[in-house]
Amino acid sequence: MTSTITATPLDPVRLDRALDRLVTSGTAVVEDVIPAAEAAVALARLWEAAAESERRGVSTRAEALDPNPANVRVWNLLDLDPVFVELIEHPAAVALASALLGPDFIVSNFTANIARPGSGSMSVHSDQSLVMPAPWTEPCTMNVIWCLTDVRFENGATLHVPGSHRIATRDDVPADLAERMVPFEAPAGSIVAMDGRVWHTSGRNTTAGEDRALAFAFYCRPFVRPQFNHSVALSAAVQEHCSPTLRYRLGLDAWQNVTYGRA
Ligand SMILES: O=C(O)CCC(=O)C(=O)O
Repeated sequence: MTSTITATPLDPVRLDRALDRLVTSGTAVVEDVIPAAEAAVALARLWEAAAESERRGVSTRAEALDPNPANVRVWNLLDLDPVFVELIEHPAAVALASALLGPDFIVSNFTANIARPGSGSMSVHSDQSLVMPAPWTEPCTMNVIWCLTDVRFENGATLHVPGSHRIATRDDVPADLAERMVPFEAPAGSIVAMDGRVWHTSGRNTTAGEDRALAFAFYCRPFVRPQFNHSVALSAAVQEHCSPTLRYRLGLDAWQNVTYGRA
C-alpha cells in the first residue's frame, strides 16, 4: 500500500524534551511531526471518512458528549481510511507511547473531533478516569493528538489543566478546575502528547468559518480494557493488512495478553 504520511521518527533530543514536558506538566506539543501539506491530505480524508461513516449508518454527531451539533465525531478511523493506520503507527507516536506506557502498549481507540464554528465545550474529564478506577497514580493511558488544522484558542483548542495528571482521585479534583484551563495551541502537522490523567475538555469554536480538526490516538497499557472492540469493528480486509505488531496492539489475535517486546 502506498504511504501518504512521511514516517520520520523524532530525533532523540526532541523526543527527550517532549517526554520531559509530558512528565512534568502532563502534555507536550511537538511541532512539524508531519508536513502541513500531509496534514491537509489527512484532513480531506477525514471528511471523506465522516461521509462514509454516515453512509454506513454510524452517526457523526455525539449528543451524549457535545452540547450542540457543531462537533463532527468520526469513530472507527482505522476502518475508514488507511491514512489513519499510518498515523496510529507513526514512529513519533510509537516512541512517545512506548516511553510513557511501556513497549507493550496497545490501542484503546482512534477517533476524531472536528469542532466547527459554534461548537461548545463538553464536560471536563480525564480519559484515564473513564477506563479505570482510581487511584490514578501512574500513566496507564495517553493520547497522541494529531492536529490536522492549526489549533488555537479561538477555533476550539483543547483546554486542559497543566499538572492535573497528579490528581489521583475524584475527591482531589479542585473545585476551581474549570478556571485553571489553558488551551494548547499548535500548527497543523503537530502532535500533542497528553497523559491520560490530564483533566481537559474541548474548547469553544468562536470563529466565523474556521474548523478545528483533531484525531485522538488513545493508547493504553495492555491490562486496560480498550474502549473499542477492533476485532469486531475492523473489516477483514483492513485486518489482513495489519502488521503483526499492529495486530497485537489492536487485540486481533487469539492470544491477547502477550507482552510484546518484552523478554
Ligand atoms: O476535542 C477536544 O478538544 C477534546 C475531546 C475529548 O476530550 C473527548 O472526546 O473525550
